[in-house]
Amino acid sequence: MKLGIIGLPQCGKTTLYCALTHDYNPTGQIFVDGRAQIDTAVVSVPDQRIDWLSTHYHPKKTSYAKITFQDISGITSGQESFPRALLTILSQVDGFIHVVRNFDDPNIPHPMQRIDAESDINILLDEFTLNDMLTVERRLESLSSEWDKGGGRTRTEIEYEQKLFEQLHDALETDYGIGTVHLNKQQQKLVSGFGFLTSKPMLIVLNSDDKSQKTKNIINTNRHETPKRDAISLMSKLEMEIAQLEENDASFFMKEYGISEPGLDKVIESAYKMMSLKSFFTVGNDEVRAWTITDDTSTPQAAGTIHSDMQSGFIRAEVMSFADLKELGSESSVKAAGKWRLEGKEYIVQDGDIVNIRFSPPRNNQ
Ligand SMILES: Nc1nc2c(ncn2[C@@H]2O[C@H](COP(=O)(O)OP(=O)(O)OP(=O)(O)O)[C@@H](O)[C@H]2O)c(=O)[nH]1
Ligand SMILES: [Mg+2]
Repeated sequence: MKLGIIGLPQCGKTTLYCALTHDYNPTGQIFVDGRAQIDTAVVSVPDQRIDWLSTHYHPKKTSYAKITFQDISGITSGQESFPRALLTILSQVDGFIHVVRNFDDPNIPHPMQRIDAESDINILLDEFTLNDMLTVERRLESLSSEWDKGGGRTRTEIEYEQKLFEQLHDALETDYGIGTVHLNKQQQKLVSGFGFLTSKPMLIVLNSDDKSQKTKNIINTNRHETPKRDAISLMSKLEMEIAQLEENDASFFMKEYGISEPGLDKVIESAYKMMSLKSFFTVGNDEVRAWTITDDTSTPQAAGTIHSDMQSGFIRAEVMSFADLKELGSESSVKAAGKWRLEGKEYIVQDGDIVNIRFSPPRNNQ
């Protein structure tokens, strides 16, 4: 999963990125040719269940689920549209972490010379809407010329797509954008290549400091009350400083500032919830590993996240839940209690399932 850290200039994106990744690599400029500067890091998703499984199975390797964070600079307001390269980067992430400035510091310029988190959120949402609108309009134009020219696809097919894009256009005229439009499988296929910005989940991070205003009212505004948007408040600068400390010192400072869990845990937890993500596990002597899936993933689809051969040759899945294993202490006790199951293709994998895929390997053609 790839999350792009975005926000207006100087709002604290790189500071948050450093806090989350324990990395330090400042970005900020846009290259002369208009390409946005991005920095990428892969982070393990902390999960105490994996820690427990690793102690239980003593595998050669323990692998946590991974999240890729990208520090994406170069978003400003008032342009006609985002440069193409920036738009491509934005359209390829699975979700956004939208950093919003909520700290006052006369030494750090704000592009609008004021501190107003809610307006900043709306500026960026408007930019996203504008860019999606341009993409939709361009598509409608090319569909209409396809219609005029004839040949290729049938008129019914073109008309179906036109109706869909008109519906997206209408949605962009509301506060929520494309994210709330319900699409069937065929429609999802037609829009999947466009990577619409307003359709992606967005976690708003109010970058605050200990003097910042209370943030509840900002978080609760209507425009963000869609299933795919959520907001949290973090002190990124402090979190970045803490991330650079030894463990003992870090927990001392966290207590001192009343921070109950590291920023990374808070961001990941909120992102998983917002995106309805779940983890399932594979276990054995070689490796204990966590895998990330979405809410309604079936057993063959889950198998496919491990390897495509496991999906195509899927037979059944052996499943037990982490909670049962932890409670009963061993696989054999889980079996004895009748809580170890064989599941078919219809089963929807649950968060915390420990899964072993039975599959027939593909035949070698040679
Ligand atoms: N006082 C204060 N300063 C902060 C806070 N968070 C970030 N800063 C400072 O704000 C400045 C900008 O932070 P960056 O993280 O570089 O912001 P950015 O969004 O990456 O900036 P660009 O990439 O240039 O758009 C830096 O000097 C940070 O140290 C905060 O909570 N309080
Ligand atoms: Mg930066």
